[in-house]
Amino acid sequence: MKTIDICLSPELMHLYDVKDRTVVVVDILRATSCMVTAFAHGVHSITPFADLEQCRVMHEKGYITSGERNGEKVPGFDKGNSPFEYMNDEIKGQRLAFTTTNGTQAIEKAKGAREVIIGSFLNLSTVVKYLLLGENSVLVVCAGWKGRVNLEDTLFAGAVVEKLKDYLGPDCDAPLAARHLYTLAKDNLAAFLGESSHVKRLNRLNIYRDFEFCLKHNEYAVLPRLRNGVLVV
Ligand code: 3SL
Repeated sequence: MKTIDICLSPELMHLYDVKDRTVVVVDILRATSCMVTAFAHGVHSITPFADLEQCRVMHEKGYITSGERNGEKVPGFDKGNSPFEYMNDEIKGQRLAFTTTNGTQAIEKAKGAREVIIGSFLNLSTVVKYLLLGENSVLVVCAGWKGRVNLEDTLFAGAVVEKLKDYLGPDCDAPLAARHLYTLAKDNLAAFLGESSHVKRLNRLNIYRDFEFCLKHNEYAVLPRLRNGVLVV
């Protein structure tokens, strides 16, 4: 039987053998929600970078430079990390170079996996269907915040476990804990997340509408996948 596990922080990746697993990287607020939105609006590809300066130089090669540090757009970059910046026609067919505080760091750490896909509430059903039909056991990697666990990524992981519970057995207790948490929260995710650390951070930046948007389920049916270090659909 295929199994499912959850890595609650990228700092725990060393505990998991991912060479035969499909890894779902999630950073609900807001990196993977942005990436899914960008693909839904026609970007050609997204190259994720852990290192900011390596990302910056991609501008000279014709890439749109995107991302943030500590939630704020990087000075000199073309775009920040709000999903609303990735809904215009101008991004159609473009190649993005993307770096974020946590999301692209988690993608970097997942690179040894059999395959890496990108998850968010916005494409939850598409992710679940793909995992259900796939042959591999699954690891959901939560981007967290600078190595610490966060609630929103854990809730997404719990949603995936909940939807696959009749087909994929849990590998340890993290999937059980996340599923119970999602069951408690699912009727009002926004309220459940009201006191969470990242929501407080985002409130300081005055971007509540990003928060609301990133919690929407199944807005898009795209599945970004990592191919040779580049995300494509
Ligand atoms: O850390 C990340 O990858 C970001 O998504 C964080 S923020 O939402 O832009 O603050």
